[in-house]
Amino acid sequence: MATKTTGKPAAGKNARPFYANHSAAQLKEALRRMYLIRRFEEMAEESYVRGLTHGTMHLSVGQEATAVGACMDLSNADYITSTHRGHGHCIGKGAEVKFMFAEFFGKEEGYCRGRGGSMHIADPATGNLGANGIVGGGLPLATGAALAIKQRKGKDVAICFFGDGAQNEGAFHEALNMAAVWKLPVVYVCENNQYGMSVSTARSTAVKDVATRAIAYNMPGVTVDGNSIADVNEAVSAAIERARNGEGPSLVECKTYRTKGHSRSDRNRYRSKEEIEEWKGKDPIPAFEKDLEAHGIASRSEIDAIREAVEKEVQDGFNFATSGTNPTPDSLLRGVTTTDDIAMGVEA
Ligand SMILES: Cc1ncc(C[n+]2csc(CCOP(=O)(O)OP(=O)(O)O)c2C)c(N)n1
Ligand SMILES: [Mg+2]
Repeated sequence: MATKTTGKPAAGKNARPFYANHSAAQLKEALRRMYLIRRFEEMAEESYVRGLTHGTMHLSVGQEATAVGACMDLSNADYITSTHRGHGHCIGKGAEVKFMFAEFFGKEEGYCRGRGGSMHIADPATGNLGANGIVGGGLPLATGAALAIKQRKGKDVAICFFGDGAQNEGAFHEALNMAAVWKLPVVYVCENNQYGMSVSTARSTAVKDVATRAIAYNMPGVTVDGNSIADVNEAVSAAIERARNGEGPSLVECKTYRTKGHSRSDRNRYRSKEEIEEWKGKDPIPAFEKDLEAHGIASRSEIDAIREAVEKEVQDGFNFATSGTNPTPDSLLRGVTTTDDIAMGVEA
């Protein structure tokens, strides 16, 4: 999506900034990306159940508003770092589902030539520095990317997605302190989905709101409804503007929920069915559809058309990936180390 509003604003200047500062095309694209995340993950889960893919995966069903709302005002020159629950971040930043499926199925056509799988999708062309199986691993990486931007006197920003579990890692505190001291152009976006595996944030964290921790690092910290794309976008946009103006980092906490289990092996014993149902009722997708209709930005038939096009894109992407190229045994070590690549005659 474009950095600034292109075209006519979707709503008058009295509307809230999210609707006044984006065009109808940008808002419909945001809805399309939310559908794409949802349908990609549903299909990914189905593939796993059918034995088409191995290992585990972490689904972000219910968290789509945070991924898309945070990425909406970024260009390909801006960076993101992601987490183990990163499909939504990839799609939010512009990844194509056919290459994501190919990565899933271990095909050469995948974003990392099938070597990374669900938890290690990176797409440098769209500024996606990659998902990360190490909880908190993206925090120093995003901080480093922001340092690089500052050193080259750029106007780009880095967005760092991380979970509520990661904010109890030392890396969180080290990264935020360094970014604040050096006024780096980075926005730390915490997806507080209330749990780190089976441990609730209330049990693991001394503060009620993760955003409170910003005080310790002398940066703005806000808590928003992570299931409202408008709330997320407005908070992240303000932080992006601050970063681009050389004013330094910010922390945005998005309160949200994963309605699926932590990973494939979760029996949901640490939370109640009622709690899950309550959060399903706060699904960010129908809420955004309703808002788009209420603002006269998209009619029901336009919304249905977007959804149908996504359905086709996901099915086509799945077909593209299943008929992709399997790596050959002699390429087993390709990409494992630079030395191996050179020894095998692989271009740098
Ligand atoms: C450094 C590290 N410690 C532990 C793990 C095991 N682990 C994987 S996901 C996870 C929970 C992370 O919780 P959170 O940051 O809230 O992200 P969420 O899964 O809720 O999206 C843990 C502890 C890990 N991958 N890396
Ligand atoms: Mg969590």
